[in-house]
Amino acid sequence: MQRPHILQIGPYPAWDEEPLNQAFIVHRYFDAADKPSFLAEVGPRIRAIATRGELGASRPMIAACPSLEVVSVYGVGFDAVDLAACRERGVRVTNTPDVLTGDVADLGIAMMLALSRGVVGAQRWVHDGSWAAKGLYPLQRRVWGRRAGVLGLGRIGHEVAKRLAGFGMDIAYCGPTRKDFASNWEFIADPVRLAERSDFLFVTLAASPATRHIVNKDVIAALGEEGMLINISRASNIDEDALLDALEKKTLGCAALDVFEGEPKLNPRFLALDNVLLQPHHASGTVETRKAMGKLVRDNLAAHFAGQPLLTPVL
Ligand code: 8YV
Repeated sequence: MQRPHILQIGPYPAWDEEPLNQAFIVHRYFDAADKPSFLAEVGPRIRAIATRGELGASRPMIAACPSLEVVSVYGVGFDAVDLAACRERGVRVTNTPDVLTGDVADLGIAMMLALSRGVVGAQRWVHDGSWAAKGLYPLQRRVWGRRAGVLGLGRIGHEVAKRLAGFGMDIAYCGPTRKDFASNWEFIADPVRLAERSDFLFVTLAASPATRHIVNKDVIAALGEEGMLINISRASNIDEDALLDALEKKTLGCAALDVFEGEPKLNPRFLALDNVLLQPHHASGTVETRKAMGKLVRDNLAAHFAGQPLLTPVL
């Protein structure tokens, strides 16, 4: 049987590229200089798209592939895939849940600790000789025992909350429904009220049109000048202009962010701030997790082409 033609939207680590190239005839969208001509040429042969969470697959891209059967996403988030276009065409969609949950939660906690305790600035203090020249590093804020809010107690939010419990934090969460497994934690249905009672607010919601800007200017104002916002989900969950305004005016204490509108070209206003910790969308970025994600992308494709049930279907 001839290997199926697939469209690869962004690069993967070498350990994923090799097996992908063995199993499929891979057309590298990201290498094409003239993307519309490239799509027009290879589109008719494409039976699968292999993409990444933040890159997804757009409606024009899907339309350019009339024989498309499946989109396999390297990432848990599938908000960048045009699901309506897939549904209309009966195109299946898979993602990589579970395998990345622990690492994403870990980075959220690391960001909270690093920003609250001034770890990045303290490193600079040692490196640039300030310790010897100026003495002790300015005092920072405690983490353990304080109040944490988790907006979205799904797989990742749950792992964040479990880790926060280890720091003796007073935990509340918000979501569409109260969760049976979370009886030790307070359920607060309104994100503004959750923010009001939080020193640290974690955004761990799966992004969708319904959650767009769920963290709006009222939520940000409620978190307040002592509060910290931590986003390890998607930029679209936060009104970024309202966030930047609040950070500039210091009506919000600080923010630790792994995701940005238009990333990797983030709004330059972020770079002028001294009350942020900025990370390059790498919450799932460990060797262990990325290997597991790559394998799941391929296993889903293999299952599809073998006529077997998809391992982790979205659609
Ligand atoms: C990215 C992600 O896929 O899981 C998600 O939804 O956004 C990430 O894991 C990863 O950065 C690879 O591009």
